[in-house]
Amino acid sequence: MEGQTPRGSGMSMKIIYFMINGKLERAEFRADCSATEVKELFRAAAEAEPHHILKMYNMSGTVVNISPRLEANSADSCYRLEVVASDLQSVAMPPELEKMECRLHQLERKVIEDMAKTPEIICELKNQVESFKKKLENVEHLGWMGLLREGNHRHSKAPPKARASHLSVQEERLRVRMKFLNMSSLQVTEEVREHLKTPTFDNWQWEEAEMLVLLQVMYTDLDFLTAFQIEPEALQNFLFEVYCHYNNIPFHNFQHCFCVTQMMYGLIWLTDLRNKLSRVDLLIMLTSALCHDLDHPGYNNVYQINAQTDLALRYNDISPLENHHCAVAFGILAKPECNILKNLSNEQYKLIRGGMIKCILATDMSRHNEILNKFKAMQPVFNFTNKEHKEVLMKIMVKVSDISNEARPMEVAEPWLDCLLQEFFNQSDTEKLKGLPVTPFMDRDKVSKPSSQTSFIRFVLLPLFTELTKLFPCLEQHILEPVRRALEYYSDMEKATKEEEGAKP
Ligand code: PDB
Ligand code: ZN
Repeated sequence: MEGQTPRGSGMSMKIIYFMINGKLERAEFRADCSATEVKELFRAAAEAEPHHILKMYNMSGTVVNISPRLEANSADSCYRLEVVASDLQSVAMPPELEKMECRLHQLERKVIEDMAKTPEIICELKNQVESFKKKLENVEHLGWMGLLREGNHRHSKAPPKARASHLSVQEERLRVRMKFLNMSSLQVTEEVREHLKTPTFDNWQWEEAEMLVLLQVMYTDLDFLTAFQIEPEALQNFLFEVYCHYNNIPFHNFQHCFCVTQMMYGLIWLTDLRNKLSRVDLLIMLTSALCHDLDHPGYNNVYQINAQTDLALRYNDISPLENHHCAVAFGILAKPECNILKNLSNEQYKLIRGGMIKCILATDMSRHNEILNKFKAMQPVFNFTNKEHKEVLMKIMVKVSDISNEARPMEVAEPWLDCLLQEFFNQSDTEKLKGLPVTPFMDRDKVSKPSSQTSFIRFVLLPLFTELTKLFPCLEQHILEPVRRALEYYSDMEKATKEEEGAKP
């Protein structure tokens, strides 16, 4: 889009414009200063007391993190800073926590009578209650804990969008739709079009309405509209409906959907798949990437099964999330105004439906080795006319796109890891509070970000990306090299953390 070039920011100083109490302010800080310093800077600007909670909204009314990674802007696209809640007291203490705390005091009084001292276990429990109270103070959407509204976590539904106080979810969606439709007639510059085909594309620079236009460009540039008589309006309705069915959660949101689809789009061009697979197979892969996490609740399959949620019940514990994502996708396609497949033959429709079901179900990471081993067996004798071979390759392509964040530049990839850990920690907090088994790599008290990520890269990403690169050697520089650099980056971070810990008195 003209004039929509990404807003970069010099690495040395960051200039942030924002409105506070109706006044335009300008903050300046070094891009490498700590999150605490940045938060203190904005606290001072808002003249906030220590117990005040600050919230920053961007132009589209979405809450953004107050951190050194805050995207630099200009006065005409300023943020809005608000003091949104005076203190924890103004937010009801969740009843479970209240009960737990008073039970604890009773226990302590009783035990002190008997033993004339507070045993270790009571101190431990008191610390846990204190840390949950602290966490409630910082958690952005208090609904996350699932404690402030009875029963909602049973369905493990995501909390409502962190909407700017003045826009409801519906109004926000309408705003995005209007912006999308107005921009969709604009010509995207050749430079953006080319950039869109590379793994270096930076999703953080683009708003959701702009991403919808870029998704439309992907379908257009792969000639899907002419090949399948897709009406532009049906495609716009379809893309907008997909956008509406992703939840506002830290990782499995519409931005993730965009990243996975954009990576798939880039891989299709880089591997020249347009001349090796049919247009139907390409449509299956791109649309599977687009729909692969639809209506993700922010709690994984293990949670669904252990908590016996509606999804686990409905899908008999068999990839409940992936079955749900696929069912939601075809629920959207069933709407006449969104049905991009309406002008296809029954034969083509059946091929596409079958292909999408296989590809979306293949994103269940519990099946990772099953699928990778099949591909490893085929790769040395891979045959692009063999139906079985093509099916496994399509699953591999969707899987690679799905977990490919570390193939992107570090400043694009690292925030994604923070988002994913935030979603994992929300889940493990809820599991602890509900007495469900807690997955170790999701436990905020056990996870070390660098060492978890180095093992993930070493044992999951590199074997997968290496196998695909054997079939498409050009991917070495585009995705394998960046992942090796990421391994270096997190290994150094891991060593530094270990040295730091070692040095501590
Ligand atoms: C996976 C499964 C479900 C959801 F766990 C997300 F701390 C992912 F080590 N996923 N997608 C990308 C990832 C990444 N998991 C990890 N790193 C990624 O870059 C592991 C990491 C969060 C750990 Cl695999
Ligand atoms: Zn995903």
